[in-house]
Order: sequence, then structure tokens, then C-alpha cells
Amino acid sequence: MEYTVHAAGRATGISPWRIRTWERRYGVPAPRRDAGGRRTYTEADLVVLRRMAALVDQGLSASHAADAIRNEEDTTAAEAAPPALDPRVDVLIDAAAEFDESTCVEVLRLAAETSWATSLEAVVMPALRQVGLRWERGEASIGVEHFLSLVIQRELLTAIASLPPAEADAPCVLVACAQDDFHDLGATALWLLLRERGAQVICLGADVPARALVLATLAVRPAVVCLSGVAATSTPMLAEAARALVEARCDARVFVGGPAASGAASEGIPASRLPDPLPAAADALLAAARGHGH
Ligand code: B12
Repeated sequence: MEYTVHAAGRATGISPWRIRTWERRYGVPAPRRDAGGRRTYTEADLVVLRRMAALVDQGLSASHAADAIRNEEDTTAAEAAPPALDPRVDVLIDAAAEFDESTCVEVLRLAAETSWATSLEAVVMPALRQVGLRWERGEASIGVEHFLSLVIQRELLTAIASLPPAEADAPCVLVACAQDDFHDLGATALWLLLRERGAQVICLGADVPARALVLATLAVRPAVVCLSGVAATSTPMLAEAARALVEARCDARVFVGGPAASGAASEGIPASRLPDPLPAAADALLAAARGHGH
């Protein structure tokens, strides 16, 4: 639907004179012109006009309101435009859609030749996100997601198994997923990255109840505990696990990471937050483990 300046004025309650002045002085909004040179406003332009009026009502000068709107548009555009996907992501998920195991394995192994750190960030995690999106949209069956998850899990575990054992005095990190959270690929990837960096790792995997976590921590005495939460519903579980470790006076620094460890609901968790990219998280865990007790 398109509007003339008068129709836009009626729809927004802003006088046509004001609408034209905002455009002339600040370029906000910048409507198209029809063949006869008349301004034509879209629904999106009306949203901008209403936002401009609201900011001016709140006491901003029209010039500052226009600046604010341009900044908001830049941020939205940056958020809306996803970073270009590595072409290997499509190859991987197309192969998974056909249950073509050997192509999946080939793509994963070639990508990991550079390093697991770059492969995880550029190929593996984006592919999981894409499969999640396809599944959400009904374009991929849950079988495709299970198949790809398992092929990835197997590659990660194979890579871990092929590493030489850690030195006996290497710092130790205990990794576990929140109770009821079966998304353990991030935790497994961290296990691999930590082992590549020489750490000893005890990984408890998915769905670890707080009590079991405390018992394992008391038995292993790691320098650092890393709790992973992916499902949004895991945030309270992460909090419960971190509190249980504090109450048991475990002598380990506790970190939380993964999507469930960010956002307002996670603020009360008594633990340090890990950065999202897995290689940066592994570096932070190792630095904390090395510093432990010094
Ligand atoms: C594979 C998968 C599964 C597999 C997991 C297999 C496995 N062994 O891990 C299975 C089949 C078990 C599964 C089950 C379910 N899943 Co699922 N799953 C996924 C999928 C496709 C990938 C998960 C994954 O590994 N993500 C890791 C990366 C790819 O995610 P990310 O958010 O970008 O993470 C970044 C960082 O946070 C970091 N990171 C990730 N983990 C960690 C951990 C630490 C410690 C750190 C530091 C960093 C870190 O790495 C990434 C890169 O920076 C996602 C889609 C998605 N977008 O994630 C859905 C998704 C996570 N699942 C979802 C849902 C809803 C479910 C189910 C409830 C479905 C159902 N109805 O049964 C169940 C829940 C089971 C449970 N109780 O846990 C939703 C969660 C929505 C939400 N906000 O909570 C998602 C987002 C799909 C969707 N779009 O709806 N799932």
C-alpha cells in the first residue's frame, strides 16, 4: 500500500508540511517519487514518521531524532544482513539432506585440516544453525538434523581420541551440560579445543544434574568447571548447578557458556561468563586453569 503525503499525514497525525520539512532538512524519511514527481510513502515510511514524531514528543530536537533513526536503521540493517555463509556450509547440509555420509565426512575433514578452531566457527556451528533453521521452517526433517549432529559428534570424538594424552601436570577442566540439556556438541567441541591446547579434560556430556556435577567436581578436583547451556530453558539449570558448586565449596573457578548463559535471565548465575566463540572460550578456560592456585 502506498500513500500520498496527505494520506501519510492522515495516517500518522503529522501535518504534510512537517513531513516535507523533515525530508528537506534531514532526509527522514526519503519517500520515492512517482512518475509525476509526487511523493509516495510506504508502510515502512509511516513507521519512520511515527518514530520521528515519538522522539520529538519525548523532547529530542528533530535533527537529533533523525540521527537516532538513522543509527537505528544502520543497526537493524547490520543485524538483518547475516554474515556471508562459508560455501562449505551449504555443501555440508545439502549432503546431510541426502544422508550422504562420505561427503559430510570429507567436507568436515578438509575443513579441519586448517584448524578445528576455524572450522568450528566457519563451517560446523553455522551448519548446525542452518539445519536448525531448515528444521524450524519445515524444510528439513529432524532425521537430517540427527544424522548431521551424529556425524559431527563422531568427527569431534575421533579427533579427541587421536590426540596424544595430556601431561600429568596439565591443568584440568571439567566440562558438563546443564541438566535436561541434550545439546552437547558445543561442550564436545570445547573438549577438543581444550585438549588441543594441552589441557586435561573430564567431559560429563549432556544432561548433568547438579548433584552429579558436585560429586564429580569433588572427585576430580579440576582447576576450572565449564557449564554449557544451549536451550533457553537451561538458564535456571545453569544457575542451580553453579549455586550447588558454590555451596559445596568446590575449589574450582566456575564458568558458564552457550546461548543459555547470556541475556538478562542469566545475570544472577554465580559464575563467570565465557565468550561465545568456542576458540575464545577455550583460551579463557585455559588461562583461568593455568592461573588457578597461583
Ligand atoms: C542439534 C540440535 C539438537 C540435537 C542435539 C544433539 C547434540 N548432541 O547436541 C537434539 C536432537 C538432541 C536436540 C533436541 C532438542 N532441541 Co535442538 N537443536 C539442535 C541444533 C540444530 C544445533 C544445536 C547446537 O549444537 N548448537 C550450537 C551452536 C550451533 O549454536 P549457537 O547458538 O550458535 O552457539 C554459539 C555459541 O553459543 C557457542 N556455543 C554453543 N554451545 C556452547 C557452550 C559453551 C560452554 C560455550 C562457551 C559456547 C558455546 O558456539 C556457537 C558459535 O559461537 C539447534 C539449532 C541452533 N541454532 O543451535 C537446535 C535448537 C538448539 N534446539 C531447539 C529445541 C527447541 C530442541 C528441543 C526442545 C526439540 C524438541 N521439541 O524436542 C529438544 C530439546 C532437548 C533438550 N532437552 O535439550 C531450539 C532451542 C530454542 C531455544 N531458544 O531454546 C533450537 C535453537 C532449534 C530452533 N531453532 O528452534 N536439538
